[in-house]
Amino acid sequence: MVTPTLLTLVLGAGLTELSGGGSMYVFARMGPWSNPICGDGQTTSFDHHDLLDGLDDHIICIDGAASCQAFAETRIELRPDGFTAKVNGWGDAFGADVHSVFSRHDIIASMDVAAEEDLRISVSWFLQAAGLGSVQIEMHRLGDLDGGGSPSQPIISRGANAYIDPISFDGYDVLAVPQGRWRIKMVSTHQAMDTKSGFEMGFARTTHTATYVSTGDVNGDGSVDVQDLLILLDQYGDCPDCLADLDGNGQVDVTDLLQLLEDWED
Ligand SMILES: [Ca+2]
Ligand SMILES: [Ca+2]
Repeated sequence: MVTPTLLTLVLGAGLTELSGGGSMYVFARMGPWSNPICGDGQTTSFDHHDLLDGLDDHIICIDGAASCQAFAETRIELRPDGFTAKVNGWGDAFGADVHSVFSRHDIIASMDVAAEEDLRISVSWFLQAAGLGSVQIEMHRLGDLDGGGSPSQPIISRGANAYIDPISFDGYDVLAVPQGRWRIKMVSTHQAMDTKSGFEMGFARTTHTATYVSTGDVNGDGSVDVQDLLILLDQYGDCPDCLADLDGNGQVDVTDLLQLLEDWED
């Protein structure tokens, strides 16, 4: 096994993987519990190498016009220019003349990563759920690279718990990722059944795509220019959680301005 320290030296800047893994479950069944017409379930446990490559599973059960299926996939891809965290699961259950048709998926995926230096990321994201579907994602700091220090509040924490009607959110964030150890965790689940109207289909998914940007890139659009300077001037002063508070000390001040100027691009 390659040690985390060696791994980060090999891979260079940006987030590098330390450890992680999770499990994935897909299940589809029709007919009586005691004697199903067809049905199967499958659990896959995985480590962080599998998660980096991405993995998926699908199970389907068909009997005449009745069918049910469950699908699950997840990946946390670390790239030189950023990372993508994705979890996606869905399923359906259509009974036709068959009673007790059911499908389900569950995914829990988690990866600990190291930020060797202070990073800034722009994140495009969406999150969707429907039927009896639920999805969550969180990214929070565990502490210092050497294992000390205290954890911090999550910089990403969102989820959706659907009840029949589809829920959909999307957005764009610019976030500071201070040096340290971080955990990205995702959970997705659905249950579909033919016995209750509105529950015949379900899904639960999110994708967060992050790109590394310069520390001085206030609005995270990939360049450090007058737009960033204007935002900084507008937010100058006490301004917790402001984009232009580049060092996260709760104030937009000369330190942030100097950082912006240091990263200024023609
Ligand atoms: Ca900018
Ligand atoms: Ca500041």
